Amino acid sequence: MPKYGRTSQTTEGMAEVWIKLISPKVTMRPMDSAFKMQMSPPLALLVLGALTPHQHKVTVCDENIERLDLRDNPDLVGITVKADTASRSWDIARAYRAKGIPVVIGGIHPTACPEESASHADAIVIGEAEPVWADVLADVQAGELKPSYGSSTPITLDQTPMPRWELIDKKRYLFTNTLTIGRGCPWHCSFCYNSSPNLPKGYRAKPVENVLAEIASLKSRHVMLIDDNFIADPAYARQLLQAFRPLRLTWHTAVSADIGQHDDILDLMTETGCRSLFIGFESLNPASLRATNKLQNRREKYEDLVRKIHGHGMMVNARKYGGFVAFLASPGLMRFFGALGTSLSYPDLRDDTGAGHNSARASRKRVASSCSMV
Ligand code: B12
Ligand code: SF4
Repeated sequence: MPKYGRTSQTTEGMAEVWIKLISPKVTMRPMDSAFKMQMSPPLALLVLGALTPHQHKVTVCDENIERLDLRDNPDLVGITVKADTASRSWDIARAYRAKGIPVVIGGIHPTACPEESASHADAIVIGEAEPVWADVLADVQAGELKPSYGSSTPITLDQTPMPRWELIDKKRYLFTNTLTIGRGCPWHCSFCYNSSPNLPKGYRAKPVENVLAEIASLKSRHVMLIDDNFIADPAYARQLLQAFRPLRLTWHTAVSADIGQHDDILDLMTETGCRSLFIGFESLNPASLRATNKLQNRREKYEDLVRKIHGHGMMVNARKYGGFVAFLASPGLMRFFGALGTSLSYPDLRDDTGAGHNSARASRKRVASSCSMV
C-alpha cells in the first residue's frame, strides 16, 4: 500500500493538510446548452468542506465553471464522481497520482460501482462521507491511507452539516438556493443508485428544524429541494409542509409518481408555494416499467396525474430513463410537460450477484449513446 506523509506546516507548526476537492466537467449531450454546466454548485463538496476540521485548508475546483489546474501539489485530492463524469474523473486522478499525490474518490458512482472505481484512486469512499471523512484525513496525515472506506451504520441526518457555501463563488452559478431534506427512497427502481446494496435501505430525513435553519441560511425565499423524492416519507413531508406555511416560499422539488395518491400533500404544496415537480415517468411501456421494478408508475394514470398537478398550479418536469424511447412516439403526452430530461442510469443494481456492478461500464456506453437520441 502506498504511504503518503506529505503534509504542509502552518506557521504555528501544526500539521495542516491542503485538500483540493474537484467536481469534474460534465458530459454534454447534443441538446445540452452551456447553462447546464453553470446550473448549481456541487453540494457534496461543500458538505465535505464543512466536515473538514478548520486547521486544514480546503479548496474547491468545479471544472464546469473554471479551468482545472493540474500543476499544483495539494496534499490530498478528493473527486466527486457521477456516472457521466467517471471517465474525466479517472483522467484527473491519473494526473495527480502520477505526481505521488493521493486521490480519494466518492459519490454516487463509486458507491454504485466500487469495483470499477477502486482501480482509479488510492482510496474510495463508499456511501456517505460523514462517518468516515475524519478517518480519511487522519490516515492521510499518518501516511496510512486505506484503499476503501465505508460505514455499515447509516448516520442520522442531524449529523450532516450545512454546506460550506463560502468555498465557492456563488456568482458563477445560475442558482445557489439548493438544499436536500433527506436521503434514500422507499422504492426500488432497478436502475437507480438508491437500489445499490452499498447504500442503506429506506429513507432518512433531516430534522424539520434543521431544514428550516438551512433554508434561512440560504437567505432566499426561492429554494430548490434537490432531493430524489420529497414524498419518500409522506408523514414527514406533511410535517415539513406545515412548517413551511409561515415562510412564504417559492420552491421546487422532485417526487415519485405516486404523488397522485396524496391529494392533501399536493394541496399543502400549492399552499406553501411549490411551483414545479420533477417526476421520473421513465417509460410509456408498462413492460419496461415492470422490468425495471418501477412499480409506482402506472402508464394509464400519467395523463390524469399531470392534469392533477397542473390543476394545483405546478409545472411538471418529466424524466425518462435512458434507453426508453417510447416518449418520442407520444407527442400528445409530451405537450403536457414543462421539460423532458433523460438520465444516465445503471443496470439492475439490486442484483446482489454483483453482475450489475461489473457491467456498469458497458451500460454507461449504451446509455450515453441512447441519450443522444432525445
Ligand atoms: C443537484 C443535482 C444535479 C445538478 C448538479 C449540480 C452539481 N454541480 O453537482 C444538475 C442539475 C446540474 C445535475 C445534472 C445532472 N445530473 Co444530477 N443530480 C442532482 C441531485 C438532485 C443532487 C446531488 C447532490 O448535491 N446531493 C447532495 C449531496 C450531499 O449528496 P451526494 O452527492 O450523494 O454526496 C454524499 C456522498 O455521495 C459522498 N460524496 C460525494 N462526493 C464525494 C467525494 C468524495 C471525495 C468523498 C470522500 C465523498 C463524496 O459524500 C456526500 C455526503 O455524504 C442528484 C440526486 C441526489 N439526491 O443526490 C442528481 C443526480 C446526481 N443527477 C443525476 C444525473 C443523471 C444527472 C445528469 C447526468 C442528467 C443529464 N442527463 O444531463 C447531469 C450530469 C451532471 C453532473 N455530472 O454533475 C443522477 C446521477 C446518476 C449517476 N448514476 O451518476 C442523480 C443521482 C439523480 C438520479 N437519481 O438519477 N444534477
Ligand atoms: S422512485 Fe426515483 S429515487 Fe426512488 S428508487 Fe425510483 S428512481 Fe430512485
